[in-house]
Amino acid sequence: MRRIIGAVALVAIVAAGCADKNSTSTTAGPAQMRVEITMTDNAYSPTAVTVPKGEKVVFKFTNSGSVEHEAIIGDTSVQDDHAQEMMDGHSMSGMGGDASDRTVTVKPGNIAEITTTFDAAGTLIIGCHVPGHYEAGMKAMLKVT
Ligand SMILES: [Cu+2]
Repeated sequence: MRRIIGAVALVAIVAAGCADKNSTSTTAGPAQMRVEITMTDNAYSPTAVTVPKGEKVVFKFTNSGSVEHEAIIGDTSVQDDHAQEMMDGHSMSGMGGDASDRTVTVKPGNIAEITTTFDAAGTLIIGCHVPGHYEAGMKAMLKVT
């Protein structure tokens, strides 16, 4: 019994150590995955990410570029809708439901997070719809398995 308690304590210490490295740590539950994505002018790195369905996923976006960038997580219709809204001169506030929970704007040098859970497997896209960026290839493939 004593041995088991020791092992659990060790795991807790390791987990805390990991969290400290991230400047914006959250209270980590057991089923949580962190995905770190760097934004540059105009691309994401990495350009392909795989996450498990049914688990909480925290996306941490670090903008290393010199201009503002967005991250919109959604399927192609979400990307198209958002592109259309940006073209029409509307802000993101017009987006409802899940889409707004999966959208973030990051100023140069800043960090922002999106925390979400994907219920279904499939292929989604992370896209930036600051004018010209998506067209320039600022998108990443997100596979939910
Ligand atoms: Cu961008």
